Amino acid sequence: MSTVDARPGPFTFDPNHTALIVIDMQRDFLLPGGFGESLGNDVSQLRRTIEPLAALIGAWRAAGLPVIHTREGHLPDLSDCPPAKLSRGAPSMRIGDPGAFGRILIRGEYGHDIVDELQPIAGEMVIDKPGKGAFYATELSDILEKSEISSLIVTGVTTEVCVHTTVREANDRGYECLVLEDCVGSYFPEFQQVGLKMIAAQGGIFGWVAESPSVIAAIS
Ligand code: TIU
Repeated sequence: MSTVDARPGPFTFDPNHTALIVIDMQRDFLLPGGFGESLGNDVSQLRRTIEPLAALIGAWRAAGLPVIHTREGHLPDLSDCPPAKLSRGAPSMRIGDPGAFGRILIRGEYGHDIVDELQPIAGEMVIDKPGKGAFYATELSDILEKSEISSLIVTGVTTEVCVHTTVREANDRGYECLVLEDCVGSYFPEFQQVGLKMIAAQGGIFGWVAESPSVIAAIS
């Protein structure tokens, strides 16, 4: 077993039953001109996660442990995108519209894929999800059960949207979740702060919060 300093208290996990989840580190969310920016967001707020995440993923791979990447996006005919999601928020560009990196959040398009720095390597799982949570309408539950995973190290973007939704879904399914502060990002600094506080509050109501160097030290 490994233990890392975390909030609200130490997080203990068995690396052989733990997966690293990297949520939606996609060009459409992280590069200027993508979907994130079309919603009026400052994409630079997310980019600080790339460097620590690259180091963490490297250490996780070196330890021979599983990395699971997710991507938010939809089929080209949008049949898996609820009308409410399509029209929400009056973005300057809607899901499926042509953007700087292909059609926004459409599977197979350049912008839908993961940023160059964090590209999956051969054999790593990539979960394509139509929702904010990684469990809804995906094969993630089956994969975790078959791999006998009981704990998740959760990273990616954005803290209060897809990270939170996934952690809440995972928590309800019985997984112990550790969210890494330096490896999750929000377009809104105040949401980053409060989003992390929400996870660890009330004795760890959804999980634990720590920094990636302590996880790297625990598995190296
Ligand atoms: N808009 C926003 O903050 N997030 C998303 O739309 N998706 C994810 O968080 N991945």
